[in-house]
Amino acid sequence: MSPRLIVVSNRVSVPKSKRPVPGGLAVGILAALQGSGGLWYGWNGRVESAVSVERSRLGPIEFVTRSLTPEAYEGYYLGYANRVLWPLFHLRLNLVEYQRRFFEAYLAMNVQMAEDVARLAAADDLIWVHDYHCIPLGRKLRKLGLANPLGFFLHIPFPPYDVFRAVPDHKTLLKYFFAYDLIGFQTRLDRDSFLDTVLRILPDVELGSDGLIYKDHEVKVGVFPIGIDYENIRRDVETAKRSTLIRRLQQNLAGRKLITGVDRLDYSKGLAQRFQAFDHFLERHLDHRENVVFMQVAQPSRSDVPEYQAIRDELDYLAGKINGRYAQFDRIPLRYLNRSFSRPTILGFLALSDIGLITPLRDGMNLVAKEFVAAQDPDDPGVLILSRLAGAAEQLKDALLVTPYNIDGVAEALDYALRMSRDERIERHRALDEQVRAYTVEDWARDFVAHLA
Ligand code: ADQ
Repeated sequence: MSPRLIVVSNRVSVPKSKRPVPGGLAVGILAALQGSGGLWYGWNGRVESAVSVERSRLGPIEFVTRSLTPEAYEGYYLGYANRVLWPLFHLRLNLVEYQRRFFEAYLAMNVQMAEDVARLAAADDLIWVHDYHCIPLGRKLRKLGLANPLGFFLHIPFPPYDVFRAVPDHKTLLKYFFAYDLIGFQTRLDRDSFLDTVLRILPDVELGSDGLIYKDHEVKVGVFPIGIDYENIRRDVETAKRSTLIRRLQQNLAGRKLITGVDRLDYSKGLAQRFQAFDHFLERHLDHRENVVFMQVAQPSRSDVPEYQAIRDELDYLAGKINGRYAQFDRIPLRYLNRSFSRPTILGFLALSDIGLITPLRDGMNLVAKEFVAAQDPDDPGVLILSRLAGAAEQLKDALLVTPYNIDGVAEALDYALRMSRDERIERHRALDEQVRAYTVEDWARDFVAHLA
């Protein structure tokens, strides 16, 4: 029998709970656990003074979730994870709000999580830790005496040395990676930044054949680009196309071209620059003004972090400005939807779109780009405009790759995409679809676990 898998991540999304957690991480972890079964441990999203733990089971997966105290929520989650590591790893040094007490809360929470996991784990379980919230967890588990195979996957980018060293705890943080047996990154660029950073900051580390050697312990370092659940998406798209809501949208478009963006409302997603590019495009291309609609779905996220309130205000302003300038009594060019939709509805939107406009300023992977490709009709596909700063661009080279800061360039790409011949659309889509199909989320999970085992 294969060993049991224990997955640890900051947030656990128990399926069928009333409010689904947005984000690609949940889909990936569920895919990893669905196969052979196992346990998923993490935060249930609640904040309460007395911590409570809940256990539940769904088929082969057991969920163990806990609440956070207000202090942990503030220091570990909002503080160190989301106001230090998130902006730092997304190259936004000016948004880093460092406080020593945030780091202390981050370490304290990782000790608590390690104690919980140590109680749950049997000697031969594989333990797979996810993302920047939990970097120190491996070391804390080793301190508690666990000798299990330990893996770590970083869903977000790893920054270059020059950025990483700007955080005061960089050396300590980097050493925590060496408690793991396997470390996975989304792209070759992230892996290379990590290796370069380690070799510069930790002089006793040596390069091994597949990773790094530190004090006789070899850590394997690999690239595992997360994918999507391709077959399920294809099925959901077909169902969505027949739904009343998607048919209503189609009627309402009345032949106008649909440009779509779908993101969490996060400053890393480049939404303000995207709105500006659309504004510029409308200003420059009178010929397109009448026949395009840009629909941006942006689900609010981390709204307790001040920088997220600021980006929301900025987008409200820009959306108002664009529609104020270009709306007619019977049409609005920008539909800015500040909410979430069900997964099939999102896929229906993507399927109906002539252009997927996905222009993050930096992104670990960006699964929406892959979902857009999978949702297209191969005989009459839409065009993907993708930021070259998204991890997905390392695989999706046949998209129209743009620099999200280049407002003129994004506006030109919109014009080019709208005029692209059907043959070119089909050719580009065929190449993109092959990439997306070749390594799905199931392959990603299986591959990582096989390397760890
Ligand atoms: P995210 O930053 O959350 O994930 P992404 O990869 O695009 O970004 O995944 C988002 C997922 O949520 C997609 O499946 C998308 O369809 C869904 N979603 C987004 N907005 C939605 C909305 N408004 N309503 C409903 N669903 C919505 C992090 C990293 C990424 C990395 C993933 C997975 O930041 O770079 O790709 O983890 O590793």
